[in-house]
Amino acid sequence: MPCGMRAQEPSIVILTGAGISAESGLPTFRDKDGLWEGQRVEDVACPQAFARDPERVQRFYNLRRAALRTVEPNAAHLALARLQQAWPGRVTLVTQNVDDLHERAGSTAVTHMHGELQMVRCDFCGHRMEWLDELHTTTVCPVCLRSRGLRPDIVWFGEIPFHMDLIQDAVEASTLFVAIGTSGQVYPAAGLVQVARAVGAATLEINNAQTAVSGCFDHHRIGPASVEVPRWVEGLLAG
Ligand code: BV8
Repeated sequence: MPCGMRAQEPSIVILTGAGISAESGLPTFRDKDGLWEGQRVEDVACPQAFARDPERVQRFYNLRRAALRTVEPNAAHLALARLQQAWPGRVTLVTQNVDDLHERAGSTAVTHMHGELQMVRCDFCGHRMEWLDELHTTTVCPVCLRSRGLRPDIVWFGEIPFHMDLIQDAVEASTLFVAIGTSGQVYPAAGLVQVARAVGAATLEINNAQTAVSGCFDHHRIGPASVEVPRWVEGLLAG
């Protein structure tokens, strides 16, 4: 390498899951007090459920949308925002979460592969818009003026996640892949670590427990995200 040239700074891809928002007070999906308990996922997070009982699904998301107003980003979200600002190489932040805590912590260009709780779209005309209040089957789309078409702009089971080309390209170009607070049970997100390994990227899992995919990671930091993520970021930035 010519003198004076620094080794290319690692290109980092970070994948977050519900565990990074747990200490902010948002329940995860599969922990003991998880969201899915008391609710069969088939009853609330798939197109068939929405067709069968739209008001039940709207209620599920109305409650979660309202909860966003009661929580704040935690130290893990803030540390990732700092990393994005301070890291000289590329940092791609991909989240399975539909909350806005990364953005409120100061992160930019957050890739929500499962959509966003504060966005809705019309199944009839495709119109997308920000929506912070309750949504009901009677809510009329402001563009096509039809009711019963507006739904949360969220990827349900059986639907294709958003931004998959961007995510695949970023992981294939990465030299470090970090999964934070995800159980590794939902695909294609859970398979991204294999894409990273296939291109020779280093892999790190930050979680407060073992997961279904812990064996795929080279490195692990076990503990709460609000403690382990800031420690990891500070160590990385300190070189
Ligand atoms: C797709 C939006 C095709 C809704 C979500 C068999 C039958 C049918 C389908 C499938 C099948 N096998 C595979 C599939 C595909 C299916 C799937 O994976 N099913 C699983 C359940 C088997 N996937 C799909 O349907 C996807 N679509 O495959 O389309 C395709 C794909 C690619 C290209 C072309 C075509 C769509 C999946 C998206 C579903 N929507 N969410 C909503 O949010 O309401 S998934 C849902 O799970 C959330 O998005 C959530 O983010 C995601 C993953 O959960 P986690 O984030 O990991 O949360 P979890 O509670 O599980 O874990 C929390 C973790 O945090 C734990 O590890 C815990 O230890 C840790 N933790 C807790 N506290 C802390 C902590 N860590 C650190 N600190 C703490 N304090």
